[in-house]
Amino acid sequence: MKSYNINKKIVRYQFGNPIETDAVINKGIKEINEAFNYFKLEESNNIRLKYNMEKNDKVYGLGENVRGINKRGWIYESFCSDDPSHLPDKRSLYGAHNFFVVDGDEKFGMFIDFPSKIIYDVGYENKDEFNITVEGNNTDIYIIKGESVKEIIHDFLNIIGRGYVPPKWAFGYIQSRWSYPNEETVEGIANKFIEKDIPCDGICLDLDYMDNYKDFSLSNERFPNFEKVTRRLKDKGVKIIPIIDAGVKIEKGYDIYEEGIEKDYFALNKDGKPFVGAVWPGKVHFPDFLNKDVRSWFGNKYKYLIDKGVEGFWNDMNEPAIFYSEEGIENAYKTIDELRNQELNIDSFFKLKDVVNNLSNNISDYKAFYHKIDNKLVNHYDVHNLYGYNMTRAAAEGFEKIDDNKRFLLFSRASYIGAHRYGGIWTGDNCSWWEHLIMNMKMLPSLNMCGFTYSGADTCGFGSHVDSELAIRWNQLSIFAPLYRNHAAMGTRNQEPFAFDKDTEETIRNTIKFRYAIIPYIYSEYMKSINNKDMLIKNLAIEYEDEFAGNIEDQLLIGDSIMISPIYEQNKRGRYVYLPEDMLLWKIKDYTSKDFDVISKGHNYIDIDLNEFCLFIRENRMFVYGDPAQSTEKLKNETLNVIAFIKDKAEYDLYDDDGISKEYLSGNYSNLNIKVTLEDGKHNIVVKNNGNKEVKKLLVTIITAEGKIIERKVQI
Ligand code: MIG
Repeated sequence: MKSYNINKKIVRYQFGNPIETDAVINKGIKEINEAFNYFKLEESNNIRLKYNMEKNDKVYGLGENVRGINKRGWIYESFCSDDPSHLPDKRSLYGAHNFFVVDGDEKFGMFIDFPSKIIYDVGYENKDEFNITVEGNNTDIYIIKGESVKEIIHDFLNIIGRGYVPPKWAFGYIQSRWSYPNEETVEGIANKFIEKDIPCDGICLDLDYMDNYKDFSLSNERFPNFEKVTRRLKDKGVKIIPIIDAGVKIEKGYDIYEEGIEKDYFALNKDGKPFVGAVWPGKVHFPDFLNKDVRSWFGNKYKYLIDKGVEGFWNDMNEPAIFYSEEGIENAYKTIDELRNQELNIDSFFKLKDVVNNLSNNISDYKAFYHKIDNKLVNHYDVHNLYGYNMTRAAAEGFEKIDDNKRFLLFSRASYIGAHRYGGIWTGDNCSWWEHLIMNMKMLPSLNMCGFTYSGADTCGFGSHVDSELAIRWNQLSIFAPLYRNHAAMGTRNQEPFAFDKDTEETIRNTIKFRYAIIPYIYSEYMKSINNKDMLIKNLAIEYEDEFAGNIEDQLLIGDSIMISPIYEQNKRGRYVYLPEDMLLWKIKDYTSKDFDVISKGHNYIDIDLNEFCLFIRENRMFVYGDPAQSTEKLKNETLNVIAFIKDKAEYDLYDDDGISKEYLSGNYSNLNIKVTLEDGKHNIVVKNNGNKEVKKLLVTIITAEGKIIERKVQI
């Protein structure tokens, strides 16, 4: 083991000869002689780490996973898995996010930059032991020391590099469904949003827009006027967002297949022939995204759709999901034939059942193919978690070449830390269950600490049928997530906002409109979190040291000014909310609501009707919002509302930029600095405008500690 200094607080321990993942952008090159701290280390074929947890230690992180924000009490595996049943006994989902923080008397963060399986037993076998098994002994492990969890996460986000920035329209509402079967349906849905006065910025196309599930092809039958429809809808503010799958259909004459074969761009089996798996298109080859040339080839293919007016994509099935492999299916048939010639008993019955059940995403298939890295063949299993990451990277690098100053929307299903620089993620195939609403809430801060800020779940749930109340409550949460997409599985009830009764439709309309009203705040906080390497969506423990705050997992901080307390149980018309400090409660029915109440620190029960949700403005903080519009490009923020909860002073920086280009990177952005101070019983408001050309007037509502309301207008 060697150790390297990155800075005073971060040490990289290098075990053996790790594969370069490019997860970390500053790995440190100065070798030091630092002992491996905190965890007890055992090296054999695997690396085993053991930490004795104190009673009050909490463990945050591990990104996309089931269960709590505090991961303690369960066992997790890092191994990107296509598993559509996100039950509480699952150990891994689609992402592999190997960063966590231990929060106790000792505070430290750890990132294990290892691309294959890692097992984290966080007090599962033994409630006080944290045991980690890295399935291999070539890895980098980073240890990050710091005074606070917040500081540790900040330092981690700093070494993994700047997070992905989507275009501003990607903060609008996105409607999706597997599938809108043809262009008439898609256009009909888009027009319905407009007709119904419900804002919408995008519609996702699922598998059926393609010709026979072939990437970068279009169905002539179902989408004969793809480009016309895409451009027509774009003029109305609705962008078309097609899905791209990882597997490339094996079909003579299909250009992507032919080129891939000719250039030797597909992952290989042990005989050096392209590995054959089967997914939606039937038999496919998997592009070897771990190879730079393959990325650049595949990335450039997005141009086919970009040239037709597309500005956003979602990358699916990139764990990669494998329904079956050629070998797997042969074995299955063989077993079935053998069993057919025997008399079926209970053992052979289960064998028969398992043979079919275990066909998909089988580990033996992941061990049966190879990538070419620096001209050496590397078994897929050993780099499994890098596959989806590098598909995202292929797309992002492609976009960069196609138009280097334009931001594209991109979100992926599988991911690994590092992918956060190239795109966002959605959290895969959840269900329309109340349990998955609260899981969504708990996942968001865990994802944010691993760098995945542009993320969100399938709002209203993907699998199973949603009920109207769950649909309302889910929207009331998702309006605070950067990726706000409603998506549903084939065969499930329609869940567009207008698919329900009139009252429900009205409530969801008001909720979506509220999202559009607060885009100035959401966008400003998003960009500041990316620029400053901070979390956007935080659990309370990140900001508040008091012990109770550390236990709260059903309230979230969104940016620096506000806290939310969504309802996540059926038939609830209120809930307990813990306030770590005095806050201003804003109860919202729609963006015109003006229902304010100063609530004292501590436990409070708050009534919240079905058509209401709560937002809490923190002490000495301000919240900014405007008027909604049909789509983000139609937002006019000439007049902004500011709600300021002032004990003595507050300051807010409203960040903005053009929302489409990358010029913000060279300083082309604006900042509207608003300061409110209380001196001799009088509130002074000072606004400094650094380049904001849109905002002309602020309507400031100051609410004092005593609940007194003072309204002021400020011309800019
Ligand atoms: O095997 O494209 O997670 O969002 O609708 C299912 C069809 C494949 C899985 C994705 C889901 C998508 C679905 N896909």
